[in-house]
Amino acid sequence: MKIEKNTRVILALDVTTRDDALRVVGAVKDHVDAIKINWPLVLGAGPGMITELSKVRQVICDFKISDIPNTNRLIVEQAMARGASAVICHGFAGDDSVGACVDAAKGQVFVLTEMSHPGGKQFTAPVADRLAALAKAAGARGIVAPATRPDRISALRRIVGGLEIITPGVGAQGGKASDALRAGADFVIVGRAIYEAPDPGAAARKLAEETASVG
Ligand code: NUP
Repeated sequence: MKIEKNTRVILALDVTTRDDALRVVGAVKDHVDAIKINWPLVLGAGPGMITELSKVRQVICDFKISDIPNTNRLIVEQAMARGASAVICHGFAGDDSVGACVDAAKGQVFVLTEMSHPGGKQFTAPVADRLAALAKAAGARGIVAPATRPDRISALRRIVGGLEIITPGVGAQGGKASDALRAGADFVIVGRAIYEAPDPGAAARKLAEETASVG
């Protein structure tokens, strides 16, 4: 299912307790279009969080799936059965592994390309264009590209055409939401700059105002 583009902000909810998760989501839900959850929350508060949060906003499971095709399929089936709208997988395990995710998620897959942190330049950057092409050929819904390097978002956009681009690295990692959107991203993914802010609701609203200014 497409994420409706209202605020163009996806919350990265990397807290580790249900109480914190519900507190942050309660404060920011009007300013975010979807919630991305990752291992810290699922390991800390249980996979039931996928189901619970999916009743508030669409949930993207950022499990960075990167196993053999059969294991990938099993992981994706579990996530989707619990209410995930989409999953994130790595591309480096190859086209059969990505294909297994795409089949199990009925296309609702984002493939990681170049990672946003400094180490992302080491191994993912040199093959990011190929990972983006693989995502497109595999029938994925979109890719994950680095807000810390907007020029790379533009380059990857040329490869993936109309696929969705979601981009982490805004705020705590140094990227700027408006730069990432101008470079061609559809949504920014923001974690610490929202959930560690003294007032998460105000922080998310400010980000939504910034994205709205891009038009
Ligand atoms: O390349 C990536 N960079 C990245 O930060 C791919 C990701 N999936 N992420 C995730 O985005 C990361 O695991 C975290 O959940 C979120 C960014 O969080 P923050 O830096 O805004 O706190």
